[in-house]
Amino acid sequence: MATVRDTTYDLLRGLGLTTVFGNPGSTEEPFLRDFPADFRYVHALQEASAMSMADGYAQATGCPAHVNLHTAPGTGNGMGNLVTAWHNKTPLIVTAGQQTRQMLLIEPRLASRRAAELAQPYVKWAHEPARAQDIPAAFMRAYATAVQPPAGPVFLSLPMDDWDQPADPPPHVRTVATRFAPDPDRLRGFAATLAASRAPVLVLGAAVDRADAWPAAVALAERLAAPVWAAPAPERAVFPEDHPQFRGVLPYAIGPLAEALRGHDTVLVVGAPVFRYYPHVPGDYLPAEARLLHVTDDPDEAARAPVGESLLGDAGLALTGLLELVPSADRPAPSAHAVPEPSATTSPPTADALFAELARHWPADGVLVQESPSNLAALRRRLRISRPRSYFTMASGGLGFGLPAAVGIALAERDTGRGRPVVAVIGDGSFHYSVQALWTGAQLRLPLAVVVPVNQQYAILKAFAELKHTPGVPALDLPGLDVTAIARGYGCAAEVVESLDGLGAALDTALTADRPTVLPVSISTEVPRIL
Ligand SMILES: Cc1ncc(C[n+]2csc(CCOP(=O)(O)OP(=O)(O)O)c2C)c(N)n1
Repeated sequence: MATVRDTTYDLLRGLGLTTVFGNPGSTEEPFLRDFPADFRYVHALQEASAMSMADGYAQATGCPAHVNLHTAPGTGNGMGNLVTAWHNKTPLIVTAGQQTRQMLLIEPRLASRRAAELAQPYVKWAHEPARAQDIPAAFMRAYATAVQPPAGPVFLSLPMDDWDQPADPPPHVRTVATRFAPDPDRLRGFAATLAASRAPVLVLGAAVDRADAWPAAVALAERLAAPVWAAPAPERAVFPEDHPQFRGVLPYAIGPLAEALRGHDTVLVVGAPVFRYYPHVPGDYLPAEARLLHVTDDPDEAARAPVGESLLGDAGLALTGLLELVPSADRPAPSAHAVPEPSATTSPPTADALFAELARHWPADGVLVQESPSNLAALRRRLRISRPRSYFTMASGGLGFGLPAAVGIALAERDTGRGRPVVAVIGDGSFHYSVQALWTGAQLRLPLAVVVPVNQQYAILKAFAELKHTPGVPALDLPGLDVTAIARGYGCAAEVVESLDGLGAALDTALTADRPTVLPVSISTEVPRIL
């Protein structure tokens, strides 16, 4: 007779979920025992790394991923990066073992108290099945919940004595739609507003990249002869950044953002929140004369927008729908803005000079994973992303995503056969939040290049302290860290890049290696302004 375990593995096969990212514990062993040969376990040394490896893998493959965590303490370790997966809108099925049902009443060691509450509010659904026999169908429901818009993580708590129980008949392997079209009447209204607009502007968010909608975005921007901004703090690139109509990333503060949009009468926001702000700089949300039209697949995002008219729908379907409705604008397209020359050579170099050199050696089909807080503006200014699905960072503001996500993305590049080179740029502070991911990358023999701008400080926090007039904050300097030794300790190659002249060769070697290579580069300690 089939057990709950047999039926669950069959269902996971049926859903294509044969990779499990995780870190095992006693409460997971009954699920993992006799691990089937057609499954693969991607071993992370800590749950935070498991979570973001799965997040990166899911984003890069475009399919949901399964993360199996240890009971309450393991779930706790994964929590920071679960917050990030939630903001990233990544479909993850997060499972965690639970102590034996027979002892739960007396709370043995490793019992997860109120397990389904632990992951909330950063999951779309959290559940501990009432009966062992409900586990397979709970996986099916978890899958359907995770992938439907807005996509996101879900959580199942699975008692360890359930797996050997006799199963009910297997649940149906179901499919659900992962996008929905906007209300046609309201879309026509949006199109009419855009057509009548004197100076429209497009603001695009990560959902445009997730929907593979760059071509529609370009076509609409050209049709409207409108400039294009990326919405503030974007977790993906949303538009070819070498296109003459691309203006850059909007500032993530209320007043400065409105200032950047001055002169426009219609602001079309597609696939982003309105807006993702960070430091509080008061002001009007929009220039006085501007009207905002907002397309999102997330009702919560639509509800919390402080201004504008919202319309629920998939970013790609909305853009192609508008393209059918909007006539060509009778005005010249905006021309490209000049990018300032890299700063003069200094020793150590500025971040700007480092990224200018990185851009010179950038592989045409390269994928950039970024977690370099204070130098982000310089990186994005120098390294223009010109292809879809080529740029990943966290939507949450939580550090610890970049390094494991880069490992997951490099694995996805190998699994899908695309084989695009993956380069992570990770600050010397950010490097340490999920540093164990390096070991997984080494074990998987992934040719990942990790460039670490070393400024021996939390520069962005110094910039924030200056903006907010909070002098005397402790713990903003990072002396005595040996990034190279740490990387080697996890089985990676590592080489300090002493001069920018050596960066290109170091990058070439790293991208053909049989393991990750960590490349620390000293940069000047100048603190860039936060806005
Ligand atoms: C999980 C988490 N802990 C702490 C922070 C606060 N924080 C934001 S940026 C930052 C420093 C990052 O330092 P580094 O990677 O060296 O980049 P830099 O600012 O120097 O460019 C810290 C500690 C955070 N965002 N997330």
